[in-house]
Amino acid sequence: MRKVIVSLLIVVLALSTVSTVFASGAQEEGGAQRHAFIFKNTGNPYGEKQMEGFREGIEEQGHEAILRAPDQPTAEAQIQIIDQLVAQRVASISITGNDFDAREPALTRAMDEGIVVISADSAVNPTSRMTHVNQADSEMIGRTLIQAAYDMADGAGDIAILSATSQASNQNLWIEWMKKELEENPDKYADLELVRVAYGDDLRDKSVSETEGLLQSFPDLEVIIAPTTVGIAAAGRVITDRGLIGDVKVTGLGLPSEMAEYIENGACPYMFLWNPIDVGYLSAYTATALVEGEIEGEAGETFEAGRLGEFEVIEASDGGTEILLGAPFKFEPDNIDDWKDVY
Ligand code: RAM
Repeated sequence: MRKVIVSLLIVVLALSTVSTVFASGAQEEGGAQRHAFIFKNTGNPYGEKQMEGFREGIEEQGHEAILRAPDQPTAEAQIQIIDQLVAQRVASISITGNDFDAREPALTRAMDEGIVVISADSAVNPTSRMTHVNQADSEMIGRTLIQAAYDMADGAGDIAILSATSQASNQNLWIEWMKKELEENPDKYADLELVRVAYGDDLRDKSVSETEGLLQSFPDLEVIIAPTTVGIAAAGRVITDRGLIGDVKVTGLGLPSEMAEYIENGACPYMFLWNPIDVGYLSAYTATALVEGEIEGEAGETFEAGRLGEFEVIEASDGGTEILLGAPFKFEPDNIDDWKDVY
């Protein structure tokens, strides 16, 4: 009798092991996949919102999201993370690049291993990606920010740019368009002078000290344009703390949650942004559409992105392809209240 019970137990155990192996095998093949997102660096609320949207888009499709960011916003630190994710055999990597070209060997190695690679928010070069998720039209962002500075300076005076890192491809592209806007309209901007481009590296303290440096070097500075959520919040803080509201203005790209205080007190008359949660969410659906083979990242293809609806892959200005989220939104005293608790 005892023998019978023992053998029965063995059979039951063996069967349950088989079913577990079968279940995990089935998951790997047709079910849950692991999708990774790498942001520029930790400690940036914009990056956290973007990754929140990515997680939402991945999990609602029944998959697992892996969210990573290095401590420092460097290409080297991101390369280490890419190599770890390749070793973990994730299904896809979405990356907000700290540099346009530097990750090419690591990312092409990932693609050679069959991993889907896309960039989001800050592009990597077309060879390093299958497509890019672009938050808004770069030309429009660059030109709009110069027009805003012109408006805030009443058409004349010194303006400066406070950017993220000097290698950030998204900020660099926007700055290129800012310079083009100035060059192409010499009569309109004859009395507006771009005196410096400073880099706060998307680190709060460095952005504060770079703002202080600008104010010290250019006592007549009228407007600071910060095309980074970290930079614009730091400039808003410095202008407010130094009692310079009205004398120096800041505009650029900011999170309503961080900028409401400075829009309300006048340090920032208005600013722009898109929804970073949606950038992450759209990246999630772009990554899974590529993994499932619904798209290959070629211009003209279309796919469904959950609650955001249908999107088309289009040609990007860097020679690769991209998916455009939409137009940026203007935040000002009249509407900031509606947005400050959203993102
Ligand atoms: C910062 C980052 C990000 C950029 C926003 C506007 O949070 O640099 O890449 O898109 O600002």
